[in-house]
Amino acid sequence: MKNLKKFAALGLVGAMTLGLMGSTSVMAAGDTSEINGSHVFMFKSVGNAFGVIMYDGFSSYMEQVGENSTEKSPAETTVAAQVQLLDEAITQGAKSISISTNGDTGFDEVFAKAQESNIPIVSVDSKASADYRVTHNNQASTADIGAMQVRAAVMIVLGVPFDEADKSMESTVEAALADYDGEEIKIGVLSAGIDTPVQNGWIAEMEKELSKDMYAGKVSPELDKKYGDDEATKSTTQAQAFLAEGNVDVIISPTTVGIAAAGEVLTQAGSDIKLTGLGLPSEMAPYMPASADDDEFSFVCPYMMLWDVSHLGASTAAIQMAIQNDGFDGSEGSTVTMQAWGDYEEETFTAEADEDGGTGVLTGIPYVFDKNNMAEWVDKL
Ligand code: RAM
Repeated sequence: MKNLKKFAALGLVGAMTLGLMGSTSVMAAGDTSEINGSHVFMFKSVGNAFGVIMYDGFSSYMEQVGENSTEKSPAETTVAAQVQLLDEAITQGAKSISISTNGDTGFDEVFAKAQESNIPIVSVDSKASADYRVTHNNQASTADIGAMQVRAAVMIVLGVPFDEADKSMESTVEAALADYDGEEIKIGVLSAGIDTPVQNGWIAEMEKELSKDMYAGKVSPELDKKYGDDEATKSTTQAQAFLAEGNVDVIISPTTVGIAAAGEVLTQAGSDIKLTGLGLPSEMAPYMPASADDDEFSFVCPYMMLWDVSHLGASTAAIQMAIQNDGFDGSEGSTVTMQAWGDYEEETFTAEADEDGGTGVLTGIPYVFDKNNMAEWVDKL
């Protein structure tokens, strides 16, 4: 709740940090300058607005504490491209590495090299192996994100609006399903890469949610999954495939690239297939209601979710600073203190055991964007 209030007040932070861009360096793939002594931030690929906003938060926090930062993200959303840039960053003397990974294998050699060079690895958004990371910065509970996307998808098919009083949507979807005796609802998923750890974690939670009794016979437990690799063109092709096949009632896209591509395809086609998932209000505005007076169900995406992406970047920087200055080692129960930043007061995060044998810190909560708050967010996130 405390976090949510802060998030609601966040507009200013977003605007402020966006204004700071340019004071730190963003490097194209292959650029080799300015790494030495700099905190390296590597997203899945360049040109993804989610990654841009996250780096913006990361660099503005680093700047606040007097440290240098550099973005070094690959042109292609692949493990191989990340490995190559990681290798360069290590050789060039990066101070730390913060990364959202494109896959869960293939990094061992380069991560071991970072460890040998005493360069701490913190993963954010998409996990790095527990063997090599100090900890993982988790944007919001994986179980909540997975379950909420399924609930939203089902509610949207049934024409049920998001109710602010039931943020998790659990009782709303249960009540809606209890009254439903129509055909089995079919859900498609337009994901990022087939091996991307973060999206696969959410999809596993979607499947868990669908195995609950309340969905039995009413919503298919089988998700129709397609992968757009977080590339706009490929995501568009996959969205077109959903359209051509006509097998699903609703698409969940747990990636900002996929949901925007699907929004465009479904809206242009005037399709009945609905859409929800994880999106940036700025990118999703053309496919969503804009004000409380709108009929949200006349839009392809009546409502969707995300979290404070800028804060996610800043809290990653705070974790790296806690490693550097406060002896934070990511062990269970150890804590990170994040300085006051933007509209946020000082915060403390605690490392908790993760199912993969490593630890993670939870720094955010999922937030639903609907017709009642889109106008407020569209210029900020
Ligand atoms: C995309 C990325 C990222 C994911 C967000 C929601 O930009 O795939 O990993 O967390 O969307």
